[in-house]
Amino acid sequence: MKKAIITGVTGQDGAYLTELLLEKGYEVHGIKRRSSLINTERIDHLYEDTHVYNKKFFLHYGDLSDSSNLIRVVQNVQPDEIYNLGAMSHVRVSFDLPEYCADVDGIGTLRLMEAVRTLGLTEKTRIYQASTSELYGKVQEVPQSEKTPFYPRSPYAVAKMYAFWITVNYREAYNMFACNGILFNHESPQRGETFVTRKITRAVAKMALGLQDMMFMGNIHSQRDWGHAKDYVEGMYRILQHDTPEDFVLATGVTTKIKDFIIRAFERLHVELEFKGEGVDETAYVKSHDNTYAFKTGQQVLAIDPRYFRPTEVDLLIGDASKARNLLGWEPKYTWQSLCDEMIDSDVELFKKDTLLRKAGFEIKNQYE
Ligand code: NAP
Ligand code: F7E
Repeated sequence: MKKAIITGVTGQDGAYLTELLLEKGYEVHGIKRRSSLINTERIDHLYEDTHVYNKKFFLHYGDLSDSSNLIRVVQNVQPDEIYNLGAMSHVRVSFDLPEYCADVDGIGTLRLMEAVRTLGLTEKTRIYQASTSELYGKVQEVPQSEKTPFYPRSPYAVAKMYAFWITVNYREAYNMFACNGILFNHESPQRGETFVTRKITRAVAKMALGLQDMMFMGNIHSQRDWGHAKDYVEGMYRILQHDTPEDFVLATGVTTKIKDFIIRAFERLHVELEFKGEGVDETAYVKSHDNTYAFKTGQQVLAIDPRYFRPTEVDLLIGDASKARNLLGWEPKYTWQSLCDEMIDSDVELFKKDTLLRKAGFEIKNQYE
């Protein structure tokens, strides 16, 4: 039975990857941060269901800013594979927490590599590093592949650039099986609430149920190559099963404006939008709807709030994943439209529960995330 350690086990990808590896018969050890509130919501169904997985899923407290715990967990588990998914992963927030982000996302990766090296596991343990399309930043080529030069545009991306190269360096210097997955944006119903797709699907679902009036967005003209997290964790797994340690881009090859994701999200709930104005004055209104939900004709549903702008933006991302397709047989199954529909449907169900609570007399405040 193979053993894997996952850092960032409580995150979106950590949860999907845990499920995948348990299905494949792995023993999975997740490293989770201590938090004042419970932070295991995404993995509770796997952790508690000991009958299904026969106690093959274990959690350990730890933090990428603390070498001692990383060494201890790696020493105790003696893993065949480590997936380093832990990170301060919000690009906008990295401008507010640049030093913390560098420590966790950059040096944290070094700490993990050093733990494996110090413990003499360089031949046994394969390492996956969660690299990112944010490395391409101000893109030097369209589409972006493994050969495209990097031009990071945020403290997050600069920290991830260090992590990318320390992974390459440890592979070359110590012959470690260490690989970067350069993953383009991937989303799901489990996506963090403040990333743009989930912010949109949550807000549209709340509006549909009369729980929120409108949403405030940042730059809705940037473009992203969006895939589904389920497809991407399969890609991570395949990268570590390959014969040789190499870096791979995972992407769909389709790029979409944030604005088009918004239009699609409303369309899923039978609403047609009308946009007015430009730049910070751009707004959107309900042009028509079919009365299934609580929308009103003429209702303003969108305004721009410059608070969500980034000091330096990444305008256009579109990936070329031919290397992964050819060498790993990896192919994404979801389109961005099917992803959007799944997220909207899931959030409508989620907030129907809020509606029931409201009817039962609980007050629920509007949240503009
Ligand atoms: P996510 O949902 O934000 O999850 C991040 C995880 O890292 C959470 O489990 C978080 O713990 C944990 N974490 C944060 N700070 C930590 C620390 N100091 N020590 C240990 N763990 C820490 O991110 P994701 O979307 O699953 O992404 C997974 C990884 O892929 C990240 O490294 C991200 O940067 C990278 N990536 C993501 C995408 C994407 O589109 N999703 C694309 C390319 C690369 P809490 O739950 O306690 O916050
Ligand atoms: O923003 C624009 C924003 O925060 C996407 C992380 O997983 O993927 C993610 O980083 C775009 C940007 O993701 C709002 O300006 C407009 O252009 O969903 P996001 P991201 O920055 O692309 C990469 C690959 C990672 O590696 C990261 O870890 O949407 N945008 N209005 C907005 N974004 C947010 N969050 N909120 C808005 O209101």
